[in-house]
Amino acid sequence: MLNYLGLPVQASTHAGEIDEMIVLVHWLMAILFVGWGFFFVYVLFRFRKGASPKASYTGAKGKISKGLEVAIAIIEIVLLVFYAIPAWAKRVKAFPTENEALVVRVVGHQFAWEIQYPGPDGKFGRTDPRLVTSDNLIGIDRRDPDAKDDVVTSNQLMLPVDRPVLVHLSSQDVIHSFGLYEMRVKQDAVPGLSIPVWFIPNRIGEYEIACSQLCGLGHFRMRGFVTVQSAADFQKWMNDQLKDLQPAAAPTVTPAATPR
Ligand SMILES: [Cu+2]
Repeated sequence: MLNYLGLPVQASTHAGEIDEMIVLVHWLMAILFVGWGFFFVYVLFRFRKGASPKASYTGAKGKISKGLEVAIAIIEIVLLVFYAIPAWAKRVKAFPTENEALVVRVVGHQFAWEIQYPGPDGKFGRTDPRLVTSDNLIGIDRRDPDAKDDVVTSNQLMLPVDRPVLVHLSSQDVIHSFGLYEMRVKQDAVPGLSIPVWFIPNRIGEYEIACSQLCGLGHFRMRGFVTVQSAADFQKWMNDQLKDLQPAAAPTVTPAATPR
């Protein structure tokens, strides 16, 4: 139905609401565009040289233009106060609790996305930029007890369907932007800040994480993937990761511990 705007598929519960707003804004702009277009043509005709050979320095004094201006201002205030701000407030206030949601850290850096799951203990292990190496791009400190069960992936965000996802978003270097078009999610990742973002993916499939801020020369290749799976498939994936982690965790401690 909304395809005439060329929007991507809707893959989160709030996507429909965002699309409604996008459609509304387009209609409003179309009406203003046509209205102002007619007004422009009318003015060209009304104030042509033949009709007013001598320029009037006082200008038009009709009440209509003032009325229109006031009406437009009122309509815009109504849209902002009663539509846009409540819709935004709903997105940023009604966060799911950490118990019901899948909580995950997403860290942007030039030019990839690092993903960290807290593991069965539900606690994120310590990360430190000084521990970043080519095979530990998030800089996780495996010596930290909370980090031992943390699952880390690069450019691959795995999510279960129909469950709220709470992303703690940050950046290691410059400002990036976490853009999930199909989920209608877009949030800047700012170094030094951990910004929460939430959504409920409701469509199984493969999607893309696009960096939506020009963040450097390699910006074009800063592309990650989101896989939305059934809860069972997700759990299976998670268990496999945890299994792989156990033997691998021991040897990675030593290189991470060496001072750089
Ligand atoms: Cu980026």
